[in-house]
Amino acid sequence: MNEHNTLAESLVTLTVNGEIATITLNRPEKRNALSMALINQLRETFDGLPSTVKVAIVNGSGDHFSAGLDLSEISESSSAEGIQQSFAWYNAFSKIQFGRVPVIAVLHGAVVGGGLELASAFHVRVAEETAYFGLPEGQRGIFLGGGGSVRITKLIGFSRVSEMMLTGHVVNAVEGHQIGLAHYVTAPGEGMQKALELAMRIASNTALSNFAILNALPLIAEQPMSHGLLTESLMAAVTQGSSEAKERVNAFLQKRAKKIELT
Ligand code: 1HE
Repeated sequence: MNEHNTLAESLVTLTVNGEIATITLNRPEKRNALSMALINQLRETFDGLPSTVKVAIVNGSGDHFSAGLDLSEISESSSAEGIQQSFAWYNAFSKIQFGRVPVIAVLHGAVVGGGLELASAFHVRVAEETAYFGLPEGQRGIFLGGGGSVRITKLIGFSRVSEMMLTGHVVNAVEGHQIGLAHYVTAPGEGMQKALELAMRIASNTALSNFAILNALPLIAEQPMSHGLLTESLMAAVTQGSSEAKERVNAFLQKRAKKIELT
């Protein structure tokens, strides 16, 4: 099945091809700046994914993944409205990060401010060589407000986030890969091909394993060690007990399954 849906105003488009959905930020004339309407459409798109979809790929149309927060929406807003706006972003991004469907980002051009905050909520990041990462909040007189203080800091550490925000240091794709902002770097235009290859691998995992990776692993990382080990043991027992896991383990033991190989 190849299904293409365009939501009202087309700020986000969805294409479903079998088990893989491609979700595109579609506001190229504003460099995919994240307005509240775009954030809402993104949340609705994830909420409405058909149950047959097993993996999503998110990319941006035009020359940039995203220029971050739509600055025109905060120029007149009060502090109270600012807090509400942040919480709306947290709500949308948490649903994506702790959702049913693993998400791969294909990044190119600017991945800055709120665009990097969004990218950090996804599970796998593929950066084309044109991608660059920045946190210009310091220069704009504002602060991270889309969860980046938590998520980006977990990816690259507090020291690097502070330095990027203080100095305006823009990190290129290769450096971004080295420090942990991206898992893969590709030539320009080849990010989607890499993402599709990764998506097919992710889709072939059991749903229960992918659930545990998305929902148990990040919680375990925040628990004290004794709690984390208990949570892990429970999750391990639940996954091992499934008939699908038993079939896969037996397939390996009976030499019917592929061996691990370096790819
Ligand atoms: C925007 C935005 C935006 C572009 N909000 N309208 N983010 C930033 O500080 C990044 C600001 N943007 C840029 O530095 C540049 O736009 C880019 C390097 C990303 C791209 O440059 P370029 O030359 O391709 O495009 P442009 O000519 O700068 O922009 C094209 C249009 O998009 C223009 O509007 P137009 O009506 O004059 O055509 C721009 O005004 C508009 N545009 N970026 C609003 N961000 C939850 S807290 C998160 C806090 C942050 O994200 S702070 C970082 C904000």
